[in-house]
Amino acid sequence: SGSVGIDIGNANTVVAVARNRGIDVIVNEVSNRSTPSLVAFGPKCRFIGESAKTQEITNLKNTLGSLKRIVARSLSDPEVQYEKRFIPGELVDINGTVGVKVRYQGEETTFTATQLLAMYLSKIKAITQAEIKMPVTDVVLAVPGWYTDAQRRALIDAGHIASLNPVRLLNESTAAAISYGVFRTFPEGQTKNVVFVDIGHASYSVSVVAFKQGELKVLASAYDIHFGGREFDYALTEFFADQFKEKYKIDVHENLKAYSRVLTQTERLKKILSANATAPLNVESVMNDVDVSSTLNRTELEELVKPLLDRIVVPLETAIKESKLSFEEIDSVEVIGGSTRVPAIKETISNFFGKPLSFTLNQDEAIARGCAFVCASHSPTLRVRPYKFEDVNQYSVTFQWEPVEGEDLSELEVFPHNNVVPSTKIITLFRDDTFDIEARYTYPDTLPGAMNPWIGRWTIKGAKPTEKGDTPAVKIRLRTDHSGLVTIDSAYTAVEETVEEPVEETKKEGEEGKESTESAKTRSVKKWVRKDTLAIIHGTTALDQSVKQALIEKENQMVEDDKHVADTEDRKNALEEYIYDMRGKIEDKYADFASDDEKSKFRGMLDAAEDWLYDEGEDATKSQYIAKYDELNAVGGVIKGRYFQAEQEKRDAEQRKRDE
Ligand code: ATP
Ligand code: K
Ligand code: MG
Repeated sequence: SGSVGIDIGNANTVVAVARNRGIDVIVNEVSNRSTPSLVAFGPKCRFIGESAKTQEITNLKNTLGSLKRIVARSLSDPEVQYEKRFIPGELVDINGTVGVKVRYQGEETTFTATQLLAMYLSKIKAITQAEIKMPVTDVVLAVPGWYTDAQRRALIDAGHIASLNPVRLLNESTAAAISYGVFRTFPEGQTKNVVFVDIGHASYSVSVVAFKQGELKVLASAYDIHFGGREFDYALTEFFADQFKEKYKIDVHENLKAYSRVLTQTERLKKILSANATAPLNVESVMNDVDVSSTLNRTELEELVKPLLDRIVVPLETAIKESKLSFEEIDSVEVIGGSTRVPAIKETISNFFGKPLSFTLNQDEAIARGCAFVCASHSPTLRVRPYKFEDVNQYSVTFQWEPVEGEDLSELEVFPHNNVVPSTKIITLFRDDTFDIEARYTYPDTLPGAMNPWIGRWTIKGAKPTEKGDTPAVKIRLRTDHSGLVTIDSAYTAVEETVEEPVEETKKEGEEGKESTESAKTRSVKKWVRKDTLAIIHGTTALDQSVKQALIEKENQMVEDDKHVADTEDRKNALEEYIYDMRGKIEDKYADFASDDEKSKFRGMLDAAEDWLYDEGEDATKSQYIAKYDELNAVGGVIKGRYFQAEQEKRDAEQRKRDE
């Protein structure tokens, strides 16, 4: 299986694969190095990625983006409400989490956001397999560093539903930092501090990272989760909408399709203005048969998005402050993400640091590449250079339990904000029976949206009184793991026993003269001795295995359906192509190899087949197309066969002549 890294962006997804000769970015079915992050539903099949983008404007309500923004949230989450302006489709509640209602295969159907992400990953998997000609199961997925435990688990669930094995998750900026650090040499004993700034379509992240030879450590990260290219697009679209009200007496807000078409052209205009001083905007027959056109120059754009530009420094300030570095200690500032192509954004960042920016990394591919590298490092078959990295914890985590008599503590903040990730902490509780521990985020207000701060519950089973009737200590290993998940690794009972321990003789300098004849060989010390390993039942926000299994089957069925529709379409195209091809050749290339009767009969068959294709055959089954093709080819094939036989004879004759 390949070692694959996936950066699911809100606009575009990039996939990289690590092989023996290095890391490559995968190109999709239309040879693009990134794939639109969209899933759409049609009367017969789904459209995912490029094909979803192609049909988007004619099927807005059934075309879904923003998948990573809405997953693992409830419908009432203000973040979902915020997201609604970017989602023309209908959002619904499905057992407490957000989903969509779409028309699919002629029926109203609902899917959870997790399922949509799974569909998307399933397509990404197919694209990758087609390209590397190897099965894909192990993947490393990038997530925004501000993702909570529930969001991370939902993405892993989505991976499983797509029959993938997410080996681990990586924070996006950390993945970029890995891309930066792995293939670079740093002078022995020196640290280089680099700030990574990623401004994409929906989100903006900053990480301050300290590099040494062979390792990196994230010192701090900060975010503006409502800052990205799409905010620029909407601000500009609103401006044009107002202008068109005055100029053309139309309100594009009244027409979803019109609004979307202006939005698409606005994004184009924005991109042009990154390289040019002025750019045009034209949309033909946008609504009510009105053609609109306008122009904008870069100064006007910067004026319009001023409130956005003013927010750029905020996460930069937070990250620098939390990293505890001074400006002088920052060696370089690397920018990635599509929106860092906007000159005003670059300038603002550069001015903040008082130094020019670095563009060492491929701004669109660095994250996926970092993920592929890490996936390879988990692979038993690929050898990659060892690389150490440490991340930071974004949201403080508290563990809590029901206190027993005499216990005054019932909760503990175990993993504070900015704590190292991964990390482990052992706590001790005295218990002689099954008990529960729960984890929650300490400060719900710091979470990205109105998310439930509950993280998980662990039931720890099997503790019992010691032979002496004492309550044993239960040692519990709490962990933020390498995917940023909160978990309990293991739990075991331990009793304090007096053991004899050898004492090492330590002679301090200048003490030679002192008497040390009593060099005791051992001493008694109290020690925790590990006894029984306890079973743990883990309840998280992740899907139950049985639910997941059902969703896997459902996804497989939809993949089959899509494949069947695609195969049918291929057969139909093959038939159509055959008709046109043979109609020409029978008058030309094959003309001498059929009698007039045969030709007229065959022509008649081709015409009839064509009529059928545009009538009842428009929407026939795969086997009908195959049958029709075979029927034509039964006649056409004979004629073609004669032609090829004659050609062969001609070649043989020439060969004989040459041999003579
Ligand atoms: P996110 O990281 O927020 O999930 P993403 O990774 O899909 O999203 P990117 O691919 O990094 O986002 O960036 C896409 C954004 O960059 C879009 O808003 C796009 O309009 C913008 N963009 C791309 N090229 C340019 C350009 N030349 N000038 C201005 N903006 C650009
Ligand atoms: K991207
Ligand atoms: Mg991105």
